[in-house]
Amino acid sequence: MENFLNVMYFLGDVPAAGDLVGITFWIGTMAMMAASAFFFLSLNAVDAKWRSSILVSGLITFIAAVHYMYMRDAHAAGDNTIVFRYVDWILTVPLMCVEFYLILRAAGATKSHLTHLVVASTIMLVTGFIGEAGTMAGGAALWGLFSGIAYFYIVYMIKFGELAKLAASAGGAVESAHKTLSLFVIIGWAIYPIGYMAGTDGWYDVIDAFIPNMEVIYNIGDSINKIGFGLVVYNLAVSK
Ligand SMILES: *C/C=C(C)/C=C/C=C(C)/C=C/C1=C(C)CCCC1(C)C
Repeated sequence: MENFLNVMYFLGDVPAAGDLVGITFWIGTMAMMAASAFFFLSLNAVDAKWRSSILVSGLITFIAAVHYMYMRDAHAAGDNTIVFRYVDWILTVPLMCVEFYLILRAAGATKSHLTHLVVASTIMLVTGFIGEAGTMAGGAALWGLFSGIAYFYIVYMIKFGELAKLAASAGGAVESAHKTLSLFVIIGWAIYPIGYMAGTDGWYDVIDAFIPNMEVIYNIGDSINKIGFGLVVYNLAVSK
């Protein structure tokens, strides 16, 4: 037991039993590390045309693993995690946009599609950060609304816009992977505004009574979305 705890100490402070936020940071770190190892080690097992997609899956979870270590330690020290959180997102969310581009490239997706997705996701995250940081006039609800508009634009592009048509024209495994990734964006990403409403003040404060904590919601969302996204891409890469 003593040795086990020493190893654990090497990896970071063990969270206290009742510290749900600390425990989810802890588990999140491990899950992101394990997923990264899985994706990187799979690189040579897939067809060459899917290698960049798998590499990007691994980069997403690896970048998250590093930020989770910082967030876990910041939380343990009683510090704010918001900057680490948003630096993580501003790197990983555009990479998730790259995944859409990569799987649809052969079907005709262009750099312009990618640029639209990346710009929209950057607007979504910068406005969300401003709302959470509370440094500018307007209040969290207004900045959250701006962020939500950018989010809906992303949903529109992949689900109803040109990317959806390209996916339909590709058919087969590419179309079904695109469908599943779109579901992650529509359902999985919708977890984040819930966390935002739990963690900021606004007309939606009634939600605070039902939702445990913003960080816990974000941590659950990250594991589902980052690892899930990568597994969908992996599944496509090993299909047939
Ligand atoms: C791996 C990290 C991911 C997939 C993060 C996604 C984050 C969002 C979809 C955040 C969206 C937000 C809104 C739609 C409104 C409120 C502010 C945000 C930034 C939490």
